[in-house]
Amino acid sequence: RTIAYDPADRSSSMHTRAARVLESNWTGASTVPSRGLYPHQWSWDSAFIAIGLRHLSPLRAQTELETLLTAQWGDGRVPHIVFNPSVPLDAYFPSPDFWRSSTAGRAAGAPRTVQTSGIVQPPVHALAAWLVHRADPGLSRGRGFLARIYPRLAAWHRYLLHRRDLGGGGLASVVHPWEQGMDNSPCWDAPLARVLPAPARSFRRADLDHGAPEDRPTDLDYGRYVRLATDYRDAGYADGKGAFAVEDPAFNALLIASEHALARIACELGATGTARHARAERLTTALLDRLWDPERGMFFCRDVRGGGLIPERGVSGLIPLLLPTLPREITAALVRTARGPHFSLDDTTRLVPSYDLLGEAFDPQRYWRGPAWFNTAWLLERGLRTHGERDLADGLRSSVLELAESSGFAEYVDPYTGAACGTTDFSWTAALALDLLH
Ligand code: 9YW
Repeated sequence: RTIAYDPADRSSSMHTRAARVLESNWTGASTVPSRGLYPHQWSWDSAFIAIGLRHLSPLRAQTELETLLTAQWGDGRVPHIVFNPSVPLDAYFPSPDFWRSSTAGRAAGAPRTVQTSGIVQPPVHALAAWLVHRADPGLSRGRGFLARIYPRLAAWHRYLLHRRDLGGGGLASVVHPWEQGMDNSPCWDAPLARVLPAPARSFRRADLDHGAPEDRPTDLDYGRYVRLATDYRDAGYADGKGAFAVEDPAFNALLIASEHALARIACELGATGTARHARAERLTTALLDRLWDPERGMFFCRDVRGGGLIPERGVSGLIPLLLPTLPREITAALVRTARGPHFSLDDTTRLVPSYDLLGEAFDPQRYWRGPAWFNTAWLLERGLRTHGERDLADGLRSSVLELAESSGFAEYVDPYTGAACGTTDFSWTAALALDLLH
């Protein structure tokens, strides 16, 4: 079902409201995902936020990415959280005193002047940097935006391609569910089951001060997240030994898209992008070899420690549609799967769910176990448009705009009813809606 969104009618107020969300979440050098729940800077949030911000202020969009990259570690990793020192320690868990980046991360080159987490998030940054540059090339060149961040983005990709090739097949692995960004996706249930949870009383969940418990991950999941992060920290954030290592289709597709973007950035800076485009193609081949399932017509996560594909259908398995050079039969199969009963793209749902509607673990309200999120919808919209699926892309765009507005820029929504879940005035929802308005 396609809901027509009529921009003549509402776009100006929608634009203004989205801009207001981004304005009130701006802290002076970056944007918080949400004032209450997430009061620091998050890595992939900032990339999505910059993509929207470029329509309001290309300067702020550039600054958003620059601020994040200033917190990059010496080994190239871009931390998933950059902490705001003026926010009280108990406002978010895990806080800086848990990660202890400047001491535990010393060997990995953590910065001394700013506190960060020690894990990463999906590499959307080079893609965002390229889009931000294109919004105002004059300003970008004048400020040397790309020239300054190119070496940092290159080091970031180098880290992922070398230190994180834990499966040995050329793809990057995530070592914690928080790294992939879809924290409690059922895709992690099997690999997480091997992790002994940290005792519930050994930490305090600040997220429950702001969110309804039935919308958030369970205590048992949190115990496992804490154990994995503690072990990683206690190993000095060295890669290779942890109990959890998963190759995820969305994470790697974003790396590929960003590698293509980095090639374009290199060209803009007068170098050649050929080697980078070639590397992106090698990664695409590895993605197909290692994560594609022809029978089920989508990509799956690979459990590097357990050895096989994880048979859960997560929206992450559709996101490679974003890649322009996928073979035609693969994109056709992905579109069929998106429209079929598991995701029901233009049929029974209002927005594409984060997880299999028919899956045993499906829950329309619990975070990444079913609810629809705006960043994944934005990525799919881009993918559909890239592969000439105009009607489907238009339908998805309309749904994003409608629901972003009706939900008060919710963090996520019930995929069937469109009801708001989690927090509202959520930055990437506002930013990506704004991007789709342009
Ligand atoms: C948490 C900030 C982050 C997102 C993640 C999302 C959530 C943090 O919020 O994780 O405490 O659960 O899962 O993708 O970057 O918006």
